[in-house]
Amino acid sequence: PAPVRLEDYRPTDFAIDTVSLDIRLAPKATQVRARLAIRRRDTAAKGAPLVLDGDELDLVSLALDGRPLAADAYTAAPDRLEIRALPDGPFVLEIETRLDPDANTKLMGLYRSSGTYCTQCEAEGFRRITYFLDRPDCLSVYTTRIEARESDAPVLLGNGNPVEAGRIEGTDRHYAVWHDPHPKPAYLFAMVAGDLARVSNRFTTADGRDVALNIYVEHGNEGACDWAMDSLKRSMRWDEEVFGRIYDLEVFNIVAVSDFNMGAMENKGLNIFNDKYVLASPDTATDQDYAGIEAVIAHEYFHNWTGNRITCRDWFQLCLKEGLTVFRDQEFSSDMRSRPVKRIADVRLLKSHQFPEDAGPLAHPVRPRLYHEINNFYTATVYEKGAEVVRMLKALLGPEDFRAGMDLFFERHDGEATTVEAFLACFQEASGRDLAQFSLWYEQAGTPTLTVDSKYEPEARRFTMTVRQSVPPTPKQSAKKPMTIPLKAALIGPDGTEMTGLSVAGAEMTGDTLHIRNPSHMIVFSDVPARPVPSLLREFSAPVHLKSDLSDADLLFLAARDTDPFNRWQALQSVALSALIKATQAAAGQRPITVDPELVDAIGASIADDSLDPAFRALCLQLPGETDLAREIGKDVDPEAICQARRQVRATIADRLAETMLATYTAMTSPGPFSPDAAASGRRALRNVLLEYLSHGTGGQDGTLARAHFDAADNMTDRAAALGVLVHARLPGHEEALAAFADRHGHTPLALDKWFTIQATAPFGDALDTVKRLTTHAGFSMGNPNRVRALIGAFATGNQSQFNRADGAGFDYLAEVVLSLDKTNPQVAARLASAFRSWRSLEPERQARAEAALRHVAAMAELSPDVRDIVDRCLQ
Ligand code: BAL
Ligand code: ZN
Repeated sequence: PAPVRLEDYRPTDFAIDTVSLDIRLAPKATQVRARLAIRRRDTAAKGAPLVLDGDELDLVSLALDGRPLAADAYTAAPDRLEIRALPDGPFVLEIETRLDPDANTKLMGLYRSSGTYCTQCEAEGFRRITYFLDRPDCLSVYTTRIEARESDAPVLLGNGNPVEAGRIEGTDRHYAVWHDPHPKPAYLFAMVAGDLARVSNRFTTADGRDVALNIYVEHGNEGACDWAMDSLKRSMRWDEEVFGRIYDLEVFNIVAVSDFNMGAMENKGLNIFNDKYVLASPDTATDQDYAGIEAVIAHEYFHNWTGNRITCRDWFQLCLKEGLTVFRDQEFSSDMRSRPVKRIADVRLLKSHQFPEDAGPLAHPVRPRLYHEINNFYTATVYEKGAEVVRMLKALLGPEDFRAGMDLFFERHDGEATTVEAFLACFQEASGRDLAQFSLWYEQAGTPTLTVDSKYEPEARRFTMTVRQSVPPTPKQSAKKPMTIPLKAALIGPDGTEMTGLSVAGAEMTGDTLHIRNPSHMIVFSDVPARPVPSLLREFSAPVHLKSDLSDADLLFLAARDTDPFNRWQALQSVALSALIKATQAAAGQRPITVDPELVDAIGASIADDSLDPAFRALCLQLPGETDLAREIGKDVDPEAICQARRQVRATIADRLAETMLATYTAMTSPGPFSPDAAASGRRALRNVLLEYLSHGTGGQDGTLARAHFDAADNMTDRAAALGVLVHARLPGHEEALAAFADRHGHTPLALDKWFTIQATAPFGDALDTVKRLTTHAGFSMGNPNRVRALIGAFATGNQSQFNRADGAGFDYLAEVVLSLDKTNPQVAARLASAFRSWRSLEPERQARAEAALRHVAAMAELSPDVRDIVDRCLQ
């Protein structure tokens, strides 16, 4: 298909003011009658035909103002309906289509998941239900009547508020009518029908209205909804308190389904979730799962304002709702938990997912200007970098002007489908600042580099930093302009305190954030009494690569003394990263791997420092990951050498610090019953990362500690951590532990996913064979996206040494899976294919094998647009 371009945007010729849907459900032959009240816009050319989108649709009948349309008045195809000879005034179009929900394996449009009818319409799924102007700037008021056999689907849910329900006399069927008073685009339409259990609660809004909250799950899962419900109530309160946003319907429904392409979907008043982000019990969910549920529940809820009340004019503006809503959910989680720990977790995710995307062939601006397949743009760049852009805006404007800008945005654009420009204009107006240069963050792809060199002149009591920026070329963007980069900085004196009251020249500032706008700035601090160590890019104030002339000694000083916890963590990571790069070079050259004692001491000091939050200490202990190393090395990457170096460095640190590690490991044993709160999960995180070190060290090789940890675990966090260690260090007893885990969780798919992932990510030469064997396991299904991600996705993205095997067998396998899955679920297939995104940075032999696998996929005539787009861009 032809690409879609931002500059080609035109408003629609027609408006669809109201939509009445009558959906009569049957597994293989669902009847959909859509009644659309349409009017021609004043701007439309007289006589212009109405062209509606479709996708694999089967048209049954068509009527205009109550009369069947003559055959020569329209042209219908599965993907398009054109109607000519329309009246000048408003008219009503009635369209009847027939669907086969059981045959819908793409999980877009209307489908069935474990017997439950559900929908997914973002981005372009509504056109698989009826012909429509399926684009986000067509806002309509929806009324939905849903009818089904009562025994199959006692629960019937739609958007908005319930209006009416009843039995259909003389039949086994019943119906419900829902009305959503808020105009919305079709991508926010949803309906659900099934035999589901309900968990209910209530919420009183700040303006005193009572809202019914319901979570619908498969029978038997009612006990696993408490955390999701609690997270929902906290999200609703937080949005009132922090952004002044109040909920606007009588009910808020959440439905958990087991077959879902995304994490969750923010349909108005009827959020549909991947069950992974709803169901939690201590026995089946890890602390990470609990945190994920809290974040995703909040994220979807926050979309009610940023996404639903104010939506996107076109799909190029996706970051307008996604980046902003991720920023909001990050802030929520920070307020619920430790802010520095949350920030570190977010930055780790950004660096491991978004930075590689921005450095490879799939790089694109936060707001792209062209796409072939919009489903491929639900990316780390749009989401995570998009959130960083909003965070930078807040840093540059300050909290008051930022809030004023948000308030203005809500006031001015409520009920509209709008753009990034309109969003920025609100902040420009509220703050009086010119944001023209800042807007380049939406336009220019690639991670900028900030280079900082500094010098101290004792006689002049002057500290000078030269700050230079550069933005790398990316696909179709070779020349870049300088950006506005917020650089939050402080000077740390020799006694470890922050120097205050200094005068600073060379850049505009907001608080202690420097506005870097030129290719080069000379920043001069005066009256500096002693040589400081600059603490740069505090709280990771911009998504950039920072290169500074700080020595390892300076960084280790910051690791011990910086008053910004984020930078304490970052400083230690930077030293560890250089050590790991040296170790990788040694591994590749088959030289012995050594680790500087200063790094070991610094890690030892953070383990033993009881004044620090255990969750923070756990993060300090985690060495940079294999993808972090690959990204830093940049070219001629040998994933095998990286993996070997990392394991060896970890073992060396474990041996040197065994005593401290064991003492802290023992001290972190949980005192009371399980709780998912941040404090208890922090203790588990520290204990589990110590277990990992100890088990990779000499003393842990007999597996006693890891087996005891596994046997004693009374929760999934500890059990999965111990299993991971047993399998990844291949310790005695790992096979028994795998069997015991499968025995215990064999009938809980979400728990069994962890078992799949642990085996798929084991860094050994037989991992690929294990993955292939596990695809035949009774608990695995290619039709379920969670299973595919847990096994094959985890292998391709979480097992760098084995996916990137030198013989190319990992690439060939992924290519085959992509081709086979493409026939049933192109979205998930395309997502898997994007695991090839860093192939060009590999060493030449692996590069050649990856390219051959990609070319094999590209040569297929029958590819979906989704997979075609990914492989073509990877090969460009
Ligand atoms: N809108 C798609 C799922 C999400 O980002 O919330
Ligand atoms: Zn979202």
